[in-house]
Amino acid sequence: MSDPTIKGLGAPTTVYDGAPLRIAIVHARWNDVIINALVEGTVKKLKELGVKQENIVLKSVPGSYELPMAAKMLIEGGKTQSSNAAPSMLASTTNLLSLIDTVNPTTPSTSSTPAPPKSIIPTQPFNAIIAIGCLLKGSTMHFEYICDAVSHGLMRVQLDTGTPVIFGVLTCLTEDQALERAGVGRKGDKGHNHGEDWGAAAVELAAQIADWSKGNV
Ligand code: RBF
Repeated sequence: MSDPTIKGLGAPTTVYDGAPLRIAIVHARWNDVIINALVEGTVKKLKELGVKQENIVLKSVPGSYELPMAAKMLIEGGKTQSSNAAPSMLASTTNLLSLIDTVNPTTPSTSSTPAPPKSIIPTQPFNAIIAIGCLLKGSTMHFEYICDAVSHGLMRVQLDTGTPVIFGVLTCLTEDQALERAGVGRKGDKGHNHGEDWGAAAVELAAQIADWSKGNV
């Protein structure tokens, strides 16, 4: 039986549509088995709620301590990208082609025929960022310092920028606690994947804030 203290989101009172949203996930690479499961659960939920594959941008950083800076720069980069895209689109259709595939660049094609576009032209800033990390308590004070810095840092980024930043950081005392909160527990009951809650929270916050910022309060 998994840890009875594991909780998840309650049933939503409103279903929010993710189709118009653009969302970035930035994850740390420490504790990668747990991280991979959390990212998978997050992406699965985003897609279930209608967010398009091409509107989900995935980035990584070394550890959780780097998440606040990464979240801030992704928000700023998304705004720059969208303001750069608009004049190019008006200027010339040839320029449009140069913008295609800039979101998730892949290995250059060896064929002389241009590859079909794999991603949309990014014309809108990110509506939400999901910051994912997993901090495990060790025998020194690192855990406490990083947890404190990351939680305050992510909160500051969202309040300073007005773009919601979802706190997808597990802060666990043992590896088993983290595995069970990523839905990959070692016992019979695998636990619950909190990535799904973070995907749902991102869509809900992004949709509501987009509405509120138009004056619909
Ligand atoms: N990063 C994590 O995301 N999770 C951890 O559990 C974690 N533990 C760390 C423990 C120690 C002793 C150190 C030095 C770093 C740890 N980090 C961890 C990495 C940290 O978030 C950051 O990437 C590095 O400190 C570089 O800024």
